[in-house]
Amino acid sequence: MALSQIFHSEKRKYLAEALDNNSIAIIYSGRQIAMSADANYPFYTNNNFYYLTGISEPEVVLILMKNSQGLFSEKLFIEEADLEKEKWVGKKINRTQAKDISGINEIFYSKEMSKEIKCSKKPGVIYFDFMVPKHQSFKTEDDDLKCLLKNCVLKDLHPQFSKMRIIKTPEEVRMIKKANALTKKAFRTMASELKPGMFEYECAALFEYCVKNEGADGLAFETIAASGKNATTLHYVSNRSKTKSGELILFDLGARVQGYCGDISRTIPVNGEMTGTQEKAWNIVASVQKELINAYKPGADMKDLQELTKALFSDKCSKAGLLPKSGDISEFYYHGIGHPLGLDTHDLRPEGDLVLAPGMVMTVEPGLYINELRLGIRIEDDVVITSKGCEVL
Ligand SMILES: [Mn+2]
Repeated sequence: MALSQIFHSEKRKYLAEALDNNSIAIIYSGRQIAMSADANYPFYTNNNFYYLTGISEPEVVLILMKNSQGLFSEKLFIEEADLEKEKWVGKKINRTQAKDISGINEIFYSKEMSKEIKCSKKPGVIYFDFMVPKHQSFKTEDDDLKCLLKNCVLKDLHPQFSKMRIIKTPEEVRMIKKANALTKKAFRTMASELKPGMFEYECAALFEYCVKNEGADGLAFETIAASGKNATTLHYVSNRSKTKSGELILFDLGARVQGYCGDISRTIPVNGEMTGTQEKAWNIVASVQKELINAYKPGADMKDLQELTKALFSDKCSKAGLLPKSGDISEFYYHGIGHPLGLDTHDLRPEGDLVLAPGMVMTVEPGLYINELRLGIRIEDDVVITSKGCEVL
């Protein structure tokens, strides 16, 4: 199950619509980065490049061109096979594969780039994605190309990517659903093995083993397995503590499928049973999540949903005698209620206020973090906004 050629072609066409006449857009997959000596960090493709091509290899360049009449063409540049290198790192993508995956007909080798770009009349505007990390920004040693790039107006593609990626197609929603299905299955297997004395990293390792065993690419992000008061640190990933009977453990985890992320949080008792206070707090989080899922619908503003979450927590905690002494609920709940989910766990979103619309995939993740009770509870699910409300994925 991969995204279809048609998906990528349509996204390129959509992006091209937004480009000025007499322009080119350069989108680069990224380069390997050295970690130390001759070891590299694992390669991770620029997600915008992947979105437009389906290709996840380093050193591939996509060029979209629009001429002065508004006619659009596309070219892909791959690295030529290096037989010596292949012995160490395996085969690179070839022309036929690149064409099959992306649906782009014109595939060239990187060394042909300056010739190919120059052939197209000198563009007035060159588009780049200004927001990519350094190793995913396109650089060239070619003098002709450098000269060409220097004398053009530069424009940013990033706002277009944000606008496109925030709305998911049914095909993308299926991927995220699949990622969540694998996340759920692996979580259940792992949770069934949990017992006091197990280390947090054992849980995380078992989860990773299970998602890969189920056919996922791997993890969407570093697993959080935070027991006891570790769970009050939102992005706790060291996972080095030993779990204790009587404590809760918070898991925030996700599988990745064809680039798409699952993102689920569950909080469970290490010994299988909650104390009265733990249960009271857990029930509050669960009921707040339920009300929020009902409130996620087209037209709902994320800022208002955040306020609603705080109001619900304030009310429910005060009734249960769990309000902080200051009375300010933000001492116990100190993050956003949700974020867009997709190729990135915190997926691209247009700047400013986010108002929900059909096709958006969002997390719903209320949480309570109470130091003096040595607990953090988060319950997180992912939803797709539909025409009337939302569907839990
Ligand atoms: Mn999460």
